[in-house]
Amino acid sequence: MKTLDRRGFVSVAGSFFGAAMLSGRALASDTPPTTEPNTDTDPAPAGHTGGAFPGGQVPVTTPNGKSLPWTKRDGVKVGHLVAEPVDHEFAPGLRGVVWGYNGGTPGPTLEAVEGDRLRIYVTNRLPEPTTVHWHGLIIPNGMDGVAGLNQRPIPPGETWVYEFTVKHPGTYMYHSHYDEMVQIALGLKGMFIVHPKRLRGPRVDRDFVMMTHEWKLDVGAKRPDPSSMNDFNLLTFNGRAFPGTEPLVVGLGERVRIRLGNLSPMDHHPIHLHGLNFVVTATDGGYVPKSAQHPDTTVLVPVGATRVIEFVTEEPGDWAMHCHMTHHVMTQMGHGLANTLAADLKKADRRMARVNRGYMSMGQNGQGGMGEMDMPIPPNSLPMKGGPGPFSYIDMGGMFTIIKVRAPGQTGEGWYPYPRGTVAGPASPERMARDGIEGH
Ligand SMILES: [Cu+2]
Repeated sequence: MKTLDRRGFVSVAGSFFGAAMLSGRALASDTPPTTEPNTDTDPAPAGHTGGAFPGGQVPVTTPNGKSLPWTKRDGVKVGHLVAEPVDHEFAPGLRGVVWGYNGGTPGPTLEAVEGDRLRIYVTNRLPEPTTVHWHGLIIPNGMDGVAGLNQRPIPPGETWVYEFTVKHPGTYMYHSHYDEMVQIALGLKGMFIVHPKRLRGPRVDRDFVMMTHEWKLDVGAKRPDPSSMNDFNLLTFNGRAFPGTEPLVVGLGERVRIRLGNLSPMDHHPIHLHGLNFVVTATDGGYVPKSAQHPDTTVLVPVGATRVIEFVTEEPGDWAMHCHMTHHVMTQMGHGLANTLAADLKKADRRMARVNRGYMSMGQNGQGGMGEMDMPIPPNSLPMKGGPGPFSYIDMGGMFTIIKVRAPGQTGEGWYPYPRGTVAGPASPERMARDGIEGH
C-alpha cells in the first residue's frame, strides 16, 4: 500500500516547482491518501488590508514577475523601461534569448492610479529601433508610440521619454509598435494597470496579473523564431511554461481578481478555471456594466485584448487554470509527431533496436505516459509533458498553472492536503456489486 508522504511536499519552502520535483511520483490511486490535520504554521497569507491604493485596493501580484518601481518628482511618477535582449528561463531546463524590458518578459507590470501623471523613460538596448505603445490608454496622440505615425522610432542606444496623465482606470497593456511581428513575438510587452480613484464594485482580496504568450522555439534552439505564423510550440503565462509557473495562492472565501492580457502573435486563448465560476468585470475598453456580466468558467482572451475576471472561492484545493486549446498545454516535444496511435510497433522497435540501442517508438497507446519515462531529452527542451504531481505525473505543460485555494491555517506551500475519503480511487468489487455495476 502506498501512501502519500505529504510532509515531503509541504516541507519544501520556495517555488512550486521545487515542491513538485521533490514530491516525486507518489502514487495514491490504489488508496485514498491519508490526511492528518494540517499542522503547518504558515497560514495562507491574509488578504491585504488597507492596501496601498485608494479605497484599500490591494496592489496587483504578477506571478513570476514584478511591478515597476516609481520615483516621485514634483508630483510626477517617474519610471524607466529598458528594452534589451534577455536570457530568459521559460521553465527549469528551458531557456531562450528573448527581447524584454528590465530583464524579463513580460516587462514589469506598470501600476498607477487614475489621474496620475506618469513620466516613463525608455532606453533602447536592442540592435534595432523600437517604440512603446500604451495599449488601451487614451492619452495625447504624440505619446501613442506608433512608429512613423506618432513618432520617430527610438534608435538603438538612445533614451526617450513619454509623459501623460492616466485619465481612465482599467487593465491595459504596453508593447513595442515598431517591427511588431519581430518585437512583440520576441517578448516586448507587459501589463499596465490603472487603479480607480474610487472603488468600483466590491474590494478584492487578491488581484493577479497574467499575460499569455506563444513562442516557436525549436528543440535545442536558443532563439524563438519570430517569423512563425503557426505551430507555436511553447505556451506561457507571464513568460513561464508549466511546471515553471508560480501558483496563485488564495484564501477560501476570498474575492479574487485575475487580469488576463494576450499579446500572442497569432492565437486567442480560451482560459479555463477549475473549481469556481467567474464574471468578466472589465476589458481594456473599460468596465462591463453589472447588467451585462454573465457567469462563465472559460473566457476567451483575444490577441490584443485584456479580460478581467472576478470570483469568490468556495472549495479549497489545487485547482487547474489553463488554456483550453489542447495544443496550448503541450510542450515543444508534443508537436509534429508521426501518428502511431493504435499501431503495433513492437516489431519495428525490435528491428530499430538492432541498429540503435534503446530505440523506442512513441505513444501507440496515446502520449499520456510519455513525460515520466525519464528518457533522455535533447538539450534545452522540456520533457514530453508537464511535471510531477502529488498523485502521478501531470501530463500538461505550457499554458497551465495552479490556483491554490487554502482554508485559514493551511499553507500555500506544497500540495493540497486532501481530506480522507475525498479523492477518486479504484472501486472495490463489493461496492460495485452493491451498486449493480458490471466491471469487465
Ligand atoms: Cu491558448
